[in-house]
Amino acid sequence: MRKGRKKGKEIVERYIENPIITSSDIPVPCNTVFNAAATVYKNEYILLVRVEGVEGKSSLWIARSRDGKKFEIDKKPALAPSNQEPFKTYEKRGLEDPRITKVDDTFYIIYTAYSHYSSRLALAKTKDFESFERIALISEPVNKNAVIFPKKFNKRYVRYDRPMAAGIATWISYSHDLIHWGDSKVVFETRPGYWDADRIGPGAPPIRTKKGWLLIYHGVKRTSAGPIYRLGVALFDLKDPAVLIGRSREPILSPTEYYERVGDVPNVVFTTGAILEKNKEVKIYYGACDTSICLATAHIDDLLSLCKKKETDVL
Ligand code: BMA
Repeated sequence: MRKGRKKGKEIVERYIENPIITSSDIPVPCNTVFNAAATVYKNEYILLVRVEGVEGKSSLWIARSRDGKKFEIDKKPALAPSNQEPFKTYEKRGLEDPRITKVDDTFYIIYTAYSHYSSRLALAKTKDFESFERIALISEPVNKNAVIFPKKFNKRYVRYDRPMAAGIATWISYSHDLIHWGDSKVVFETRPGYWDADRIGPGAPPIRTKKGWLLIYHGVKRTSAGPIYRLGVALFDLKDPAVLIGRSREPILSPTEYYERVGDVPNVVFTTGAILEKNKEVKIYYGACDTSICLATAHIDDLLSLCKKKETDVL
């Protein structure tokens, strides 16, 4: 056990004032607010929040905070369904589940473009969180849950994503220009019998640590009453992010609180953003029940200690 960790204390602790953002914080009528990308810009915590409008389509709004806990929402969306092609056709049903990664001086936003053709990945960028520019649609359907690494490997950008093909595996792909992606292969997959038996997908963009790249991911187990979405951690090689080093046997967060059990989609904790602080605390922002946004924290070393080699076996 890590020196300094209190006995009996949970590794991941929920913020006592959860949920931190609900639909009543949004300046227009909406159905729900959930699954936020997270980053820091000019001493401010920034969340890019998925807001589902009353008609059912999602758009992405900025929330800003000085302490990472109390957020103020901008007066209008940062990214709403586009009226310009080629995005117009593929965003007709909205923009969902953004993730933000800073590479050099640019913040890249990878999100799900949703239409009657189903979901595909799209990419936008910003340098100041005031103006946003779409770059490209970067996958065919059905694909979602993508995260970009904050550094290039051999001059190529790297991403993990979860093509739907049964939903059982997370894949890695590479790109020279962020638009054309290839060399794709599976990096980790579901574990029959475990809490992540039926589906997995990358959650927050990978966090660089001395031991490797830490990925907080979601795992799904189907039950007779519907799926349960939980969070776990996996560790990948620093030099070669296609190599899985270890993974947690148990989930780090499971729906147990009322706001994680009851909502539009019950029994869901789902992350798309986490921030590593200088004091080694990781702030994990997560959507609860596709209805609100919550915060939990953990010490990075405790998360790393859960990534065990033997748990990488597929049973
Ligand atoms: C996933 C995505 C998320 C959602 C989650 C739980 O497949 O669609 O947007 O939060 O399911 O419903």
